[in-house]
Amino acid sequence: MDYIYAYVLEGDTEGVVKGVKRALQDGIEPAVIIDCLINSMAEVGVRMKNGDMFVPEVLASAEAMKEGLQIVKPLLSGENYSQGKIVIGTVAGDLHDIGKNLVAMLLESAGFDVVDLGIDVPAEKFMAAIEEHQPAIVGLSALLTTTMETMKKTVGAIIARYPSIRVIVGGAPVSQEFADSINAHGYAPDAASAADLAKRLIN
Ligand code: B12
Repeated sequence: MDYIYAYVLEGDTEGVVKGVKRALQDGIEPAVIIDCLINSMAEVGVRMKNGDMFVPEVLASAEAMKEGLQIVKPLLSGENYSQGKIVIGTVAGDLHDIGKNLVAMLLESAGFDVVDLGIDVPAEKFMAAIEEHQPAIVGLSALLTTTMETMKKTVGAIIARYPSIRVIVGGAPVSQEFADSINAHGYAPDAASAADLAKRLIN
């Protein structure tokens, strides 16, 4: 699996795709492959922070990781009944979507119908989606300290208009403490616990 890790760091999409297919052929569990992809992205984060990788390279790594995830996604065992609907998106001003996509993927595999609004989603778009899809839960992702402020405003607007909807939040800079301070109903540090959290909130 070291090869997948290395290909992600090199931003080699073709390599990642081949690597993931090879791992699957070797009988490695999809969840283990996802862990490997996440670990490689964590290393990309460390290198970006240290100034050893720059935005174009990080983008290439992100793209490579996404392609790898696309292959694994259909293999995650979805439960064949719906647990309920969840609208999810990355808040306005924020273009990070790898973590949000992972959360969406694991929610789907846990049996939820997920409506993914994508990145840079303003509060009004969340509201319109709530009107249209009537979800039980709305999930917001933010990866920048600046967009945590936008998250706060968006959560406030949603709760004020739709008091029965449960709002969950996440993203690298977000914590339980921050989630509590903005009155979100739930926080999860990773995609697997996001799915557990959603199930708890529904039941
Ligand atoms: C990849 C990346 C990018 C890519 C994004 C590509 C993409 N399609 O997403 C690109 C190159 C575009 C990018 C751009 C920028 N980035 Co950037 N980026 C990263 C990086 C390296 C990795 C993020 C990532 O994908 N992690 C992997 C995923 C799996 O983890 P995750 O996102 O945390 O998600 C998990 C959990 O948080 C949780 N979760 C996430 N969302 C949700 C939602 C819910 C509801 C729940 C319950 C849970 C949950 O579950 C996820 C899965 O386990 C991080 C470093 C880091 N360590 O976070 C920097 C980082 C976030 N970026 C940073 C910066 C500064 C920028 C730029 C401003 C850089 C620039 N100078 O232009 C721009 C901003 C663009 C914008 N407006 O958004 C900083 C933020 C600093 C800060 N405190 O604000 C970081 C921390 C890097 C750093 N150390 O300096 N970036």
